[in-house]
Amino acid sequence: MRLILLLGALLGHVYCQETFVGDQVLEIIPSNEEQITTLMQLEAEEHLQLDFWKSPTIPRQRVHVRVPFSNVQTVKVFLESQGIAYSIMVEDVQIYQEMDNLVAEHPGLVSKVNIGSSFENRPMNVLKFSTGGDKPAIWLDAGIHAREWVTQATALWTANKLASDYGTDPSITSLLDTLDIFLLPVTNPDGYVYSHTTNRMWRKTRSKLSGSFCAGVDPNRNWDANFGGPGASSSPCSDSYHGPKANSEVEVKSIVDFIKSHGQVKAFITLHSYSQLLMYPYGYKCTKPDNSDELDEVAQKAAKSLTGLHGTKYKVGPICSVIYQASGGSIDWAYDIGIKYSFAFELRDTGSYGFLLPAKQILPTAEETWLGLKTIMEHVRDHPY
Ligand code: 0X9
Ligand code: ZN
Repeated sequence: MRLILLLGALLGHVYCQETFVGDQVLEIIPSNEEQITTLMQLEAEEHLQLDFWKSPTIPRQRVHVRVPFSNVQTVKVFLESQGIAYSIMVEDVQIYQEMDNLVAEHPGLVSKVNIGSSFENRPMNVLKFSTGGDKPAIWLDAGIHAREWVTQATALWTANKLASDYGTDPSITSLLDTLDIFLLPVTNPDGYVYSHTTNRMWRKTRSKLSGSFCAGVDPNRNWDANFGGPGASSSPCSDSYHGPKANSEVEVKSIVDFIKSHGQVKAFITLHSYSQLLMYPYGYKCTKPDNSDELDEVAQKAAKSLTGLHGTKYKVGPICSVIYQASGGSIDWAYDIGIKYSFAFELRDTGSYGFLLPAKQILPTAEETWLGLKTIMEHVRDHPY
């Protein structure tokens, strides 16, 4: 059953109507009888496929309605044109629902930790996998770049894998008996929603800066790691705009604060797409980190294991030589504060579809990525520091 749900969640990225990806639940408070009548008429419009959780009854009684992703804009415009006030009660029902389900189904293993809110006030919820006590931890995030949709899906699949297989899979069991895992599936929630509703190719956050018409900062140029150096743009309209100062993006700052206050994070792994690369520091400079031999060895081993499943080939090396010099990146920040196992994945593909990876590749991507992640995590487990 769980597998069916998850498959649905993943395929839902493309076949939105089959599941709830991008659906929203709106709360509407009708102020008079006339608005009630209008809402009842809306409810009768079958083609809109509205799912009323609480139907309109009397003025000032809350109405809750789930709106399919494809009709979210239409319904909002309609409500606005009728002067009917609404608020968004639940954003992207599918991902939040799947996270809540995991917590509900595995209460002794999975919990939800809120580490802050995005610029547009969406929750930043981290899934914590822990068998008890506060252990040294691994950080794993996805979707810092909004349009890299296979990463959010892969993170969710990984969450499900960890939760379902603890206690039966010996590797996952021993990992979670030794380490806690913190997993943030949607690091850039505002950008993610924007990439669903308005611009599929959106990459940045959605923060607003006075003095520019362009919104958003590249959250992977915003970390305090040679901030503003090579490979980042100072122009607010650029897709690699570094922002007004390091940590200006609340999404970045929330993670920084969380990791610093935790104090025992031993590995930092971030999922991007696309290009099929497994990288380690540095990006802001082209010199090798102290333990670069070890990082290279682990990354080669992880890539080999990943490739073993479906033959997907990965290139391995430091960011600066494998991709390009880029300052203000997350894994460089993590490395420089002392997290010596810091890696960035660029998942499938190599450019045939790029960010628009077909749905049938989502599951194989998640499965193979897990083998790479597992190799890194096992190394971290076996090399405490
Ligand atoms: O440019 C990036 O931020 C990443 N590539 S992407 O196509 N996904 O945008 C590269 C990530 C490298 N990591 C750091 N610069 N820390
Ligand atoms: Zn990226």
